[in-house]
Amino acid sequence: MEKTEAQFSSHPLPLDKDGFIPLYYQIQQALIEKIQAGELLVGDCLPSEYELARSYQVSRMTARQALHNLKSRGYALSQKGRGTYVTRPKLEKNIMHLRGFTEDMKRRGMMPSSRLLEQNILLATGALPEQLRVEEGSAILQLRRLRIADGTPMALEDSHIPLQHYPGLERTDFSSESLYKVLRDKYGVRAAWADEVLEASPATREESELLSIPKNAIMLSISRVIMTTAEIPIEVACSRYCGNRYRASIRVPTTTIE
Ligand code: 16G
Repeated sequence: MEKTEAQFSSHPLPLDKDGFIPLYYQIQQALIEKIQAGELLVGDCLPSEYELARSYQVSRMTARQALHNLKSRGYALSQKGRGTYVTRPKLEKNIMHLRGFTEDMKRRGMMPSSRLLEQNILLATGALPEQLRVEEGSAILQLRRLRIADGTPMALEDSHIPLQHYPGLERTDFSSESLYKVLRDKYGVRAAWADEVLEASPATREESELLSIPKNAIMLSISRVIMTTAEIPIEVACSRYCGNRYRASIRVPTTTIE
């Protein structure tokens, strides 16, 4: 059952009003702790700005800042007519890692799965021969998968893999197998580096239906060509992540400022 705002008005923990920690931050942390402790569940309503201000005895601006921060950290969403409610925190995708989806989700303690939308053999045309360093017309395995974690659709992925380097790969059942695991275990392939492009764009109608998000919701799109240490292209891929479930992070290596 959804919690109502009324449940927050009663005796919140007092704020430290004389210390150095800003009040909005203390409120934000108190709410995050409730979410992390499972006292507030995904879908539960959060108190309104007015309600928060009243129960913590702070200004509405302070309450607004606390709610704003919760939303930008992916803990909450506001919707007209529904107010502000708890959402699953965004997954942080470290774009410097070349992990596959299955491994990435397992490391987070989540259960990965896939819905295989397409698995075909195509002939390389357009930009593919150059990107995959194969002859025009050579055989390419094309995969389109809906990637799911703990039952929630997370991303839509299109992959193109040159079959001349990985013969027989097309016989794998990618509704259950991990592409990178098969490449590693069966072909001894390890990813070494990748060229990636990140882009934001609205979800198409098909994407919004598959990912259960509003039409035009913002998607984080990562296109990449991933290579082996021997400079052989493994995959040309485009992963489209739900903007409200993912954010990208990176550690910028030591650089010289010119
Ligand atoms: C990641 C890759 C994707 C690859 C998939 C393999 C990015 C942006 N995308 O999602 O290109 O096809 O992993 O996952 O990192 P799998 O091993 O679970 O099949």
